[in-house]
Amino acid sequence: MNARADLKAMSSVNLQHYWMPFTDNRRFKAKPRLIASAKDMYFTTVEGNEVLDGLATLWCVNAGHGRPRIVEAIRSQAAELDFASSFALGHPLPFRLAERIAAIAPQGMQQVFFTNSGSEAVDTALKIAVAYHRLRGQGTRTRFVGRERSYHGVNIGGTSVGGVAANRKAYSGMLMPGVDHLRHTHDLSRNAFSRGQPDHGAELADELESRIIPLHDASNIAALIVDPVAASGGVLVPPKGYLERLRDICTRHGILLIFDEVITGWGRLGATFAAQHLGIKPDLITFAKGITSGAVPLGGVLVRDSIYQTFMGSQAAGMEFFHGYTYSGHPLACAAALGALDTYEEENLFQALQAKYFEEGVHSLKGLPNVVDCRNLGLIGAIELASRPGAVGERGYETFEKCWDRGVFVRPVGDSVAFCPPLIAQKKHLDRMFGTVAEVLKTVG
Ligand code: PXG
Repeated sequence: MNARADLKAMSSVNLQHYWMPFTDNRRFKAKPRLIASAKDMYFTTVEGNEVLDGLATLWCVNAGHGRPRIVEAIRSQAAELDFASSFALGHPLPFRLAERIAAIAPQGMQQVFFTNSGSEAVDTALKIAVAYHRLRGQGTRTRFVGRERSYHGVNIGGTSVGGVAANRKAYSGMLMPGVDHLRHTHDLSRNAFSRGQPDHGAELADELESRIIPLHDASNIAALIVDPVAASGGVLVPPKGYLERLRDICTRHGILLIFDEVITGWGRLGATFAAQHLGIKPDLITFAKGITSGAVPLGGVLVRDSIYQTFMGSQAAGMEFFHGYTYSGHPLACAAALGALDTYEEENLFQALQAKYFEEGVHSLKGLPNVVDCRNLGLIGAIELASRPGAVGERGYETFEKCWDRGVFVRPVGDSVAFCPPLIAQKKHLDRMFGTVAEVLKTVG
């Protein structure tokens, strides 16, 4: 088959049987958008159209698509060792990968537990927190604190600590008990059009100490979980001083601080993790997505050494942590991750971000119809559009669709439109992305 015929065959795919995740299935199937292949910054659709990937696909393809190191690592690993378990057996790859991660992780966080996804990483981190306190004789610490508009995946733990109402409402009766939520930090009245971290809102951290701790007593609280930039909540950038205050309060009350870096990890802000970029020391970091540049599912939890030592120093003989997934440390995922880390390092991608140019691009959209905010940090940003009366999200969705039709993929989050390109994005890519969004905004009523 020649390439054209190949594309034609793909475009005639039967759409009926696949129940698509987090998708308006009926809307999609009425007007499908199918990708046939991808290379570097671009998708090719089944119709043969080129589309610029302005969201690292789903906030994850940080090295760009089809990168040779990653492709070759997966290919040769599949031929060498397709699968070996990590349950009491082992194989070298997850050890090698953990060592590589430790070398670029924050000091004092040198232990890695692998999962297959961000959702699993979050639920794993919650379990580690509770089990850790119990081992130290603080078994009453079982409560968690999350945050409104934060997203921590879709498993029960992550849905419970998460603060996206739409993801929670059908499951109210089955969510974990013992969870409180801090307010989110989004405040257009004070912070609209901030470049980088907004000036106002550090005091929002104080409600942990002024409201939640007095209500339950710190001796009952295991951990606070926050996503340093709440990405799928609308790209909410933390106000200056806010995360520092949360760190301070947690430290004073023996509450573990979990940074959910599923999106902010692997260079998104210009360092391996947001924790390093922002100079804050969490106790646990959850990651996924960019660790393999999206090529194979892999997630994990990076753990402070003292937490790991508590498990290893336990008096009880035998297994230290009753938790794990069949595919924790899967050879193909580890190989892809090693290929991704090679790519990040060889091309210096975490340091070479076009962050300043990106910021200019995001803020160049100020003044266009309905734009009520532009915000950014590192290589993640968003604009927010005023909602149509009675039709929240429609303006964002229309913008997304029209950008797609013009060859640029960006993601609507309600009436915000998010930008999160691969770290390899150059000025010409950013010009095309923001130029297209600007054109489209003039046509969205
Ligand atoms: N934490 C954060 C901060 C995330 O962004 C997860 C956990 C869960 O990861 P997995 O690998 O289980 O999906 C995520 C995932 C969106 C969108 O609409 C964002 C994510 C997933 C699906 C949709 O922007 N982020």
